[in-house]
Amino acid sequence: MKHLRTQVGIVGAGPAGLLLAQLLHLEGIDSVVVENRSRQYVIDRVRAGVLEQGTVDLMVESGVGHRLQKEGMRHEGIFLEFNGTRHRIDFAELTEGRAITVYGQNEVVTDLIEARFASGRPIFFEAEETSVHGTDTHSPTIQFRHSDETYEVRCDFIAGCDGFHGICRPSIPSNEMSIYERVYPFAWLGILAHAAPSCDELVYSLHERGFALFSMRSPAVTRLYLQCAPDEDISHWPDDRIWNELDIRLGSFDGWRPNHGEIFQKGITGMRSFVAEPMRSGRLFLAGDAGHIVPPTGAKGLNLAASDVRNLAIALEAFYRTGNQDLLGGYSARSLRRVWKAQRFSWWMTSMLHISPEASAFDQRRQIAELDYVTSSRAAMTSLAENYVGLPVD
Ligand code: RFL
Ligand code: PHB
Repeated sequence: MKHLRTQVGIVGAGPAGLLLAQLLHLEGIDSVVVENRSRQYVIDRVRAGVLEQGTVDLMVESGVGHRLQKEGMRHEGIFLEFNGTRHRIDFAELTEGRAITVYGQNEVVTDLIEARFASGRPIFFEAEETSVHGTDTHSPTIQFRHSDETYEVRCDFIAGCDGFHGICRPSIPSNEMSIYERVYPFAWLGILAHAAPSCDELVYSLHERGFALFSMRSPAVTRLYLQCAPDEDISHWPDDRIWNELDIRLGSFDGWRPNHGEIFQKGITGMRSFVAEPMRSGRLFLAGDAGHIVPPTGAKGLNLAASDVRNLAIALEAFYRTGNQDLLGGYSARSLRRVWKAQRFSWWMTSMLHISPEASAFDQRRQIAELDYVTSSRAAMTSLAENYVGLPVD
């Protein structure tokens, strides 16, 4: 067995683990990152696209914002479409100039992996049989296999950044943790297409046939989503059917439709709200999807991962500088305050914009009234806008 020693052991090289590694590196704190997938798999995984202003600022301050600032697309509003009408929510005007940036998670991860290699600090891809031990002691360990060798990394702390299906959260005794969960009776079928975006901003549409979302990745790539059943079989969705359905659900306003092009990626994503409390057990700290999941309608998952690791990096830096553990002790409560506000917002956006098979005719009319209110009251629009661009850091 090979023995390594580090200050912070990080399980998972998604946005949470990689950004934490970079924030710690900038403070001179050593870490070892252990990831079970290959580097290419992690980069190619198609997911988020919307970054809050605070996430962009954090990337820039961390020295990984160079390409983001050049290639990210700043959006100062979104459109909400329902009943054949389309309304713009003007973020910049409603939130004193704040905005979101469209920049694929693939690009975020690419930039962070590059920074990790530039730091010269260790990262293991394709690690197998990862496990964590002794998290209730002063020197917890991460064990894994890599290239036919068994490793043990002795750490001061472990950050569980291994996503919803990782091993860190399940390693915490169930009597130490409360789980809050809601599973939605629908899912998203998402595609990427080689087609120039035919609108400059995102369009969230509620149609009687279900929700649809128009988004983008670059001036040449459109990203689109359709509400579908949670157990939908993707083989029942040939390209023509997808375009036809998107045209119907997005085209109720003025005959507008997304540009069509070659579909080069397709996937189905379930919708879930999930929170594990507290986000800590002994010297193991959970961050990002390992601790919580939001339905993607509010575009909050990656942004929450970023705010968690920001809190954790600040707390670890204070510990290593002064020996004081107060901020580490407050990490979970501080992160959860933001997590729950994002949960509320994501649940609200999701409920307002999807046709639930469980909804009554009353519910459907209430949803339309909600959209009517949100697009006509400045107070309601401001509430949506300030949540979407990201609430202030507290
Ligand atoms: P990740 O990205 O899941 O990374 C976890 C990493 O841990 C690895 N891992 C392990 N490593 C070692 N040993 C083990 N046993 C391991 N088990 C797992 C995994 O391979 C992986 O590399 O979690 P992280 O870092 O917390 O990041 C969270 C975000 O990825 C997620 O919240 C977002 O993608 C959610 N999301 C969105 N968030 C936004 O902020 N804005 C958006 O616009 C947005 N759109 C979306 C989304 C998620 C989507 N899907 C597919 C779920 C759109 C979609 C369709
Ligand atoms: C995306 O572009 O992938 C995206 C945009 C907005 C969302 C979710 C995903 O709410």
